Amino acid sequence: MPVKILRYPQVTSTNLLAKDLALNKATEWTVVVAEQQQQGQGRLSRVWESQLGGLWCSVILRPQLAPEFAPQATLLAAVAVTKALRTLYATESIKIKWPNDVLIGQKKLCGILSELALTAAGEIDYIVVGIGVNVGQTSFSENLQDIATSLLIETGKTYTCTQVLDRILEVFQEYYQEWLQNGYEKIRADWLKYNCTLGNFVTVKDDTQIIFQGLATELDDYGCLVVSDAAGKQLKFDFGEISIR
Ligand code: BT5
Repeated sequence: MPVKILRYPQVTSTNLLAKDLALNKATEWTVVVAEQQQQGQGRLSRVWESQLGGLWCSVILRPQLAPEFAPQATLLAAVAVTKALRTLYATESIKIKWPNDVLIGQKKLCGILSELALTAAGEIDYIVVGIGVNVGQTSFSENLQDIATSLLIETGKTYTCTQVLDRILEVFQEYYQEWLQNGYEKIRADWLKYNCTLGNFVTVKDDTQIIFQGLATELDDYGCLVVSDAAGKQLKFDFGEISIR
């Protein structure tokens, strides 16, 4: 699949730009990359700190799959980023926290923001997968310094954002082909290998409220997290945020 990379020194948000391009018929595997974002976005309108040194990119996908499979794109991206970084940086300490964080140790290295648009007929029009990787930053703002880190800080290795992007896209394309041809099983298997969520006691929250607490026991066939509390009540979550105790 040919990749078309569009590079910018500065944008509001690569996801915003990619969604605009997707609405204007940009082809699958158009990738928007920026050196800096003025309004980098996390989920639920959170701010994503996007200074020079990080990799800020958004990939346009148009999978011909039923929309209920779309959330798997986030897990696919998390698995692809993790495998790409593990091989490039030769470390196994990079792990996935459900659903969209890639950590090294306890700190966040990468966040993923997938946004879905449907056609009037209810089919997938596009999915924009936004990926932010802290590659070469040497410091973070005060409110992030305890929870965020970069590949440079953790490994001392100086790969460029372009080298990191190339490796991510290569691995991402392999998983994407697999997803379209054979479904989600291989992605799920690798997610299970890379995750640091299952087997832990977790608190599930929406923006501010605690929704449920229990043991994270399983990732189901759609990518939902299964959590069981002490009373044996079991719930599935296809969104939201967890903290791990
Ligand atoms: C995410 O949201 O983790 C999704 C982040 C996606 C960013 C990419 S960059 C390219 C593309 N264009 C965009 O505009 N966005 C995407 P969430 O799970 O809601 O986490 C957000 C939280 O992560 C914030 O509230 C901070 O606590 C923390 N955070 C912000 N900037 C960070 C950074 N650079 N590194 C690590 N953590 C950060």
